[in-house]
Amino acid sequence: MKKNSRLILALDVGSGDEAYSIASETEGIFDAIKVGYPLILSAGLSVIKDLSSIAPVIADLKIADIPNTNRLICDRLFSAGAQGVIAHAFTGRDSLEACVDVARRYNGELYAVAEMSHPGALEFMSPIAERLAILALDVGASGIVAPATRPERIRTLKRIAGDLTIISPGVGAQGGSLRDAIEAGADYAIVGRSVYESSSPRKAAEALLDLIR
Ligand code: OMP
Repeated sequence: MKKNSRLILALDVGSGDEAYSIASETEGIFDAIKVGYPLILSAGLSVIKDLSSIAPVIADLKIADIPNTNRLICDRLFSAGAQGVIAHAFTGRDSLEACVDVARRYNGELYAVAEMSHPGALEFMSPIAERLAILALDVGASGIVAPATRPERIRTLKRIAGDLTIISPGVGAQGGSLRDAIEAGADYAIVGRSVYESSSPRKAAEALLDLIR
C-alpha cells in the first residue's frame, strides 16, 4: 500500500452498494479500504474485487485458526483480490506463519494484531502485546495493528516492531486522536464511522486529511 494520505477507510457498512458509493465519493483520499465481517457477510466476497477498482483492499477477518485453516482463509481472500489481510497473532507462530506464507505467494501484505483499541484489550491482550509484535517481526509480517486509543502503546510497540508498518484503528468514534496516533508512530490511521456515518463522507475525509497535513 502506497503511503500518501496515511488514511485507511474502514467500510463496515451493510451493503455493497453503500460501500461502493462511499468509496467512490471519497476516491483519491484513502490509501486503502478495509473491509471485514459486516460488509463481506452482507455483500459477499466479490465486494473485495469491486472496491479494488477504487483503492487497494485490506480484508480484516482477524483470522485466528489452526495453520491449515488460516492458509485456506488467506488463500480465498487474496485470490478474491485483497492486497492485504489482517490476522491475529495470539494463535501462535505456526498459525501466523501460515498466513504470511500465503501473503508472500500473492505478493500481498499480512498485518498481525498486536494490541486492539477497545477497553477490553487491556484484560488479556495488552499484557502480551509486546510478544505478539516480536512474533510478527520474526515471521516476516508486513505490519502490526496497534491502538490509536492508546498512543503510548503505539510508541512502545513501534520500538519493538522496527520497520514493520503500523496501522492504527480507534480514531474518532472510539475517542482516539489522529494527530496523536501519527505522532506516536502510526504509519496509517484506520477510520470508519466518523467518515461513513457522516452526512458528507467526502468532507469528513478531507477534514482528516487537513489534520494530517
Ligand atoms: P471505527 O471505530 O468506526 O472508526 O472503525 C474502526 C475499524 O477498525 C473497525 O473496522 C474495527 O473492526 C477495526 N479495528 C478496531 O477498531 N480495533 C482494533 O483493535 C482492530 C481493528 C482492525 O483490525 O482493523
